[in-house]
Amino acid sequence: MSAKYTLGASVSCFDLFNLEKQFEQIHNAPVDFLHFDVVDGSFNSCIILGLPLLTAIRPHTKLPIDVHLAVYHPERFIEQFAEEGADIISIHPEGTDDLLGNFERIRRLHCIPALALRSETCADKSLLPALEQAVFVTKLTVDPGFSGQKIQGDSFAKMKALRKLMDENGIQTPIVADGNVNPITIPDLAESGASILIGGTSGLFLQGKTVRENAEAMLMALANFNVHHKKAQKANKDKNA
Ligand code: S6P
Ligand code: MG
Repeated sequence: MSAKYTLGASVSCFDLFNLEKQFEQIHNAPVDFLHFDVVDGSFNSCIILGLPLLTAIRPHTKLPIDVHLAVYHPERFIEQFAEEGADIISIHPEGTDDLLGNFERIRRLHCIPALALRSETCADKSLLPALEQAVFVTKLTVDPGFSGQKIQGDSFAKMKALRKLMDENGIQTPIVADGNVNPITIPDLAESGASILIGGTSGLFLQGKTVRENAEAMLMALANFNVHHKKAQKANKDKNA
């Protein structure tokens, strides 16, 4: 599944004054999916993106849309966003005590369930069943809803621990890095276990370059890391052989 999704574009970072042009640029770039943040003012102190915007953009793109419900009690909103065309719906364990019930609700509405974890959250074994069912797990490295933040210091260690927890339990669910993702931060994020990237103001929408140029620079950073990582792994294997 990780091969299907590699680079997502964060809709909250679009030029909302000129959506038509923005979509032309997105469709002309190696972007695999859209990341649509919904924050309701209580999960974090901001209110961003809602149903009318999803309704407006849905007919104009074939890209899968991942609706990230950064809300408490996501069951209040799942059906509405599914009806307006979400493909993937990401929910937080910090927002519900019934992750698996909500995953089932998402599937019944013909959408794909995914997990999202706040930056301060350390994954533990209680999350394993949901991690196993999720198409991916988005590990925030910043607070939900705001663009232009810097990666929080312990995000890398928390992402590594998440990858280790899944690896030790035979779960291959890919990790999505979200927040301050750009060619400078990508090597450390990939080293920490992320294989899918969300592009925002610091990466995909960096001013002065096209979305395509920015996307290619991000994917190049990921590919370079993968090449070096594979070489290092092989050298290590040869050394221990
Ligand atoms: C987290 C947050 C992100 C941003 C994006 C910002 O929920 O809301 O999805 O849209 O990651 O990117 P940047 O490069 O401005 O940090
Ligand atoms: Mg998000």
